[in-house]
Amino acid sequence: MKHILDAPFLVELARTAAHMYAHGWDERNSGNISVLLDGAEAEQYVDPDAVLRDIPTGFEAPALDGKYFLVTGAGKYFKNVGDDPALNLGLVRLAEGGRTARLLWGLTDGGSPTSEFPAHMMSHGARLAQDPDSRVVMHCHPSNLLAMTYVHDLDSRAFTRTLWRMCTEGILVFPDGVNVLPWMLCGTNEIGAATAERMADARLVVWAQHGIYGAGRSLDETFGLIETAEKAAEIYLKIAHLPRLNTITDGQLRQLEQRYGVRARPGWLD
Ligand code: 2HA
Ligand code: ZN
Repeated sequence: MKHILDAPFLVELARTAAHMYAHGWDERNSGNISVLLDGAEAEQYVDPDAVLRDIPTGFEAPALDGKYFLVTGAGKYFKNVGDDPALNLGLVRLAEGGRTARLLWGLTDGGSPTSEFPAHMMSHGARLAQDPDSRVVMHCHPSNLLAMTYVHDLDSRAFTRTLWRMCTEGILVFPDGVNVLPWMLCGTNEIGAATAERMADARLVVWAQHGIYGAGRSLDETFGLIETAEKAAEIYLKIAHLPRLNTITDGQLRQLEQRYGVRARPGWLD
């Protein structure tokens, strides 16, 4: 058995959590990450029969039954993940149709997977149905996106079109756009289901007055999605109160689509 602290997926998750903290996206215990692991790779580091604890999840996720996830723990601080991965992370395998998370490593203080475990697992299910290579779900509280939800129309198309206009790269990084969820109580199966529903046609879901969810094939891709949307929101907040003399037009967005071979969300360009 290889040593899990050397596992590339763990090293990368710890590094990513540190970057997210450094960006100010994950104050205190906020934010959470889950990574779907390749089963054969996970079994190089943990024995699926050596179950430390069974943790009830409170939801069902039959499509994810038997799958391994590395997840951040409930109440844990992103700034501390690298210093003590075994305390702050857990490696679980879903069982019994997703109703149980079998803890195989980590959460050494008796902790549980992130409080947003339902939103994470349901989002994995939704993204995998669209893209079998999807692996990562990431949640955090980037200040500019969060601030934008107080002053901008929450219609997903309108919100996306504003972000696309705030930097040329936006439409290239998230051509599928951003879906916006109105404020809902976090940590519940209800917000999990609503998030997953909005993950069916976008890899970014904004939680109004709370934060954002991103999903992607890798930690880098998912981090980059959130980073780019957050940059666009930052530009918006810098200019929203100023007279607008210039903009990126729909015609220019179409030029970007064509030149770089991306397809904007159908109907979201005029
Ligand atoms: O983990 O961010 O949404 C704390 C949160 C809950
Ligand atoms: Zn949150």
